[in-house]
Amino acid sequence: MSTMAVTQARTGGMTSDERFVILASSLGTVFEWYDFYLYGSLASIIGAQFFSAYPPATRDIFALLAFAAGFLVRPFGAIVFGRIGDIVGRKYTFLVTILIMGLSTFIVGLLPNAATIGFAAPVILIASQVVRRELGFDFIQEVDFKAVYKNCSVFCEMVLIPEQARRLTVMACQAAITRRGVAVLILPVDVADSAAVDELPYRVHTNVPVLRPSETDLDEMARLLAEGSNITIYAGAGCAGAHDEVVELAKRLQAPVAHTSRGKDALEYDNPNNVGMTGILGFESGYHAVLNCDTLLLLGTNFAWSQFYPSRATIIQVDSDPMHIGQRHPVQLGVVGNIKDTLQALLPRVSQRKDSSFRDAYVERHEKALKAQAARSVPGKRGLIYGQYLSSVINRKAAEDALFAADDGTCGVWMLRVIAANGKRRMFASLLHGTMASGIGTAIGLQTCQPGRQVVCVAGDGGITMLLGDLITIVSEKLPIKIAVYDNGALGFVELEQKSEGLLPTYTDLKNPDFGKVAQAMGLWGRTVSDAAELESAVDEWLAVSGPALLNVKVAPMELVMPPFIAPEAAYGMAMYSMRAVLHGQAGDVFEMIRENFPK
Ligand SMILES: Cc1ncc(C[n+]2csc(CCOP(=O)(O)OP(=O)(O)O)c2C)c(N)n1
Ligand SMILES: [Mg+2]
Repeated sequence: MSTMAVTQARTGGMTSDERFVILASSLGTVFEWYDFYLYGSLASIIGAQFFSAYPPATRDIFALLAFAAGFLVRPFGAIVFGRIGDIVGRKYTFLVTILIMGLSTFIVGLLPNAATIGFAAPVILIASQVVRRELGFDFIQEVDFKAVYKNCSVFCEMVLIPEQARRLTVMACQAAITRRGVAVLILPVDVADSAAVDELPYRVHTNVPVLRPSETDLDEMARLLAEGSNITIYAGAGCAGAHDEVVELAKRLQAPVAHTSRGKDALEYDNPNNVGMTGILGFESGYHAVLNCDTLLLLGTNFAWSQFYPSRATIIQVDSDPMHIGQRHPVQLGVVGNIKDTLQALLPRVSQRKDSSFRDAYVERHEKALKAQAARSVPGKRGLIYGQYLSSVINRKAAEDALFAADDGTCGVWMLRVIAANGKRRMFASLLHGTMASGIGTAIGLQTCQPGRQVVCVAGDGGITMLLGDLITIVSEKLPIKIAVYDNGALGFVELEQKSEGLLPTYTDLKNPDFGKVAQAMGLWGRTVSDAAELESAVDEWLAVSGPALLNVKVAPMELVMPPFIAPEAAYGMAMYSMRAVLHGQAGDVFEMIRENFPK
């Protein structure tokens, strides 16, 4: 029967069933191609999200390759779902496949993109060494790289023979990823030129462990915390990724949370117990909250200056590095653990406290300190621009997820104090070593690694002068970095240090060119501003430039970085400086300093 029917259909044209099948297949193909067109047109957006480390063309190709991978799977999908269709009915199967596609699209939206995991980007530095037979004979360009890099890297080894290449490269990658730093591979030219050798299949292992103290240690932590009346948490960079746990613990303990400069990104935002930084760059709220508590919980901080630790409090320290425990100040209990893992295990042992008076007092002090700072972040008289005011304008106008890189100096202090963290922004400076002029180099790295993101470099005039040639790199590499130069005509921070020691500023004066014009001559957008009335619009214009842009701002040269407390020695030093300045005929400077810092 069926053979006859088919034969009849052949002679009399298509049956309605066949027409229906062809129409349905065509619609299916259109649907498939629509998918293709949709993905094709979104390739540049998807590429920018997931492959942002590469140039735009490569990103697009990777995005399309990811789509192409789907075509390998499709025939299998057709076989599997075709069969399921035969069994349970095609209509249901169609609905199920559509549902799976929708869910998959939703899940793609949940994947972390390059921007969210990119900050953990490890670095391998390959240092090219002279040929092996010349090593040890002061050959031209021979450098003892191990001596140079050993102290500022997480791994530093030389590939002595080609047989070590794979194994050492694997170890370098493993160190860079797990220890989160720069790994250095020293590569003699003749080893680099050698043919690759078969090696065992060494590969990189980077599994992240759960790292937390023992049950006994956790109980002891809970016991000491329960004994405390006025508890303060002092949190550092080790709290990255543990925001919610720290905030929750602080809430339960009714503890103010002070943070280090490196802990700012992780804990300043969405934290009702935040009382700011302590230390010489900090706020008086953070400073006093740490000093006046009776129990101090150090979380992932290795803050270097022991005078900022309380002398009579019970101190509990948690750090993932055992060598950080008790390194800066004696502690009662030191435990090894990641902050997130440790707090997750500790929280069930900590009950909610009722009395919030200690916490409230410091949170209030912090609010006051912020208000006082806002009052200093305004235009000065006669159009004077304070560094704090410039920073507050940048803070308001920079992107929600901007990356900031600051030089060491007063400009770096303003970034840490005035630019607000929000969980999306990141702030970088040479905070472990305190090296001058790191801003531009860091900004180049950031912009290369995160091409789609706004990168703002907060530079000192001394800092930018040191590495002025890097502006040419920025132009050649077409990196749209926005540089703000805080032009105070001086190595300002050192000048402050000299004054607080009672000295007249020595070798700190800078005879600057007009950096706005220098930038233009080098091929960047450039402008110099010296009047506060022009600053807002100049910052708008500067941030709106699509390529690299440098805004040179003449800032108040005598603006002081007020510490959270005035030590008697510093007050005495300032008095001595003022007296010496007057005796040396520089009374005008003293008058200017008073006028800039105590305007009312
Ligand atoms: C390589 C290096 N040299 C010297 C110092 C000491 N130092 C710290 S801040 C600073 C002055 C920075 O001047 P500038 O870039 O103009 O910033 P300002 O403080 O004026 O805002 C100096 C010399 C240092 N930290 N690193
Ligand atoms: Mg300066």
